[in-house]
Amino acid sequence: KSLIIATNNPGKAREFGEMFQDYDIEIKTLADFPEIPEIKENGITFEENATKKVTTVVEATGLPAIADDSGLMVDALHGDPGVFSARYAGDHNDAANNAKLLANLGGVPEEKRTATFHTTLVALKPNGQKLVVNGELNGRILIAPRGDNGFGYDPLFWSDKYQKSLAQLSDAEKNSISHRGAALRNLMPKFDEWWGA
Ligand code: ITT
Repeated sequence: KSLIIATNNPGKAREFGEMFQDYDIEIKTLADFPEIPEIKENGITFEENATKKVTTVVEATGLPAIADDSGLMVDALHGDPGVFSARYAGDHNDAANNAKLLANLGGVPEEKRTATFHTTLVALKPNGQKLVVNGELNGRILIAPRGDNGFGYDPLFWSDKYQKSLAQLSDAEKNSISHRGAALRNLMPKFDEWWGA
């Protein structure tokens, strides 16, 4: 039986693949369903957007799916870019988003650059059974990018635990502390019953 990760983001897809590798489940992503039209993420909460993504995909395919809506909340920017993280600088472009974040934090000292990554996962089956879980990671925004792994804001997000940016971690290391990893760990105790029932 297949499980669709309702994402167009290859970085997210890779992290989900790594986290489900010990499960006997065939993981697909939106790349396997080019006929599904682009999903407009115009909600004002992570849960609203994740629910919209997962509902569209389950209705189009008749298969169970999980959607991830995530974002970065920066304290000195009153929680921005938050739910608008993907399109902070206009069209979804990681380099432009990171440049805008650095510019908007210009002059803000290290100790005031605290930030939180958030993920909401919504799992939905064609019979309507739904799970909603969240995960978060606290850290700080660097003054210049470091590292080449990961995606999105990873080169700017400093982990105090590893004393590295998220882009300096392997996928497995990142998953062990990340907002997405935390959300999946919150999902797993409920997953078997949801998946099997
Ligand atoms: P899908 O909606 O297709 O899943 P997306 O990239 O548009 O992909 P979101 O709407 O959830 O995903 O936007 C989240 C944005 O927040 C994403 O594009 C990144 O810029 C950023 N982001 C989320 N998780 C991240 C992570 O683990 N590391 C770095 N940046 C992340």
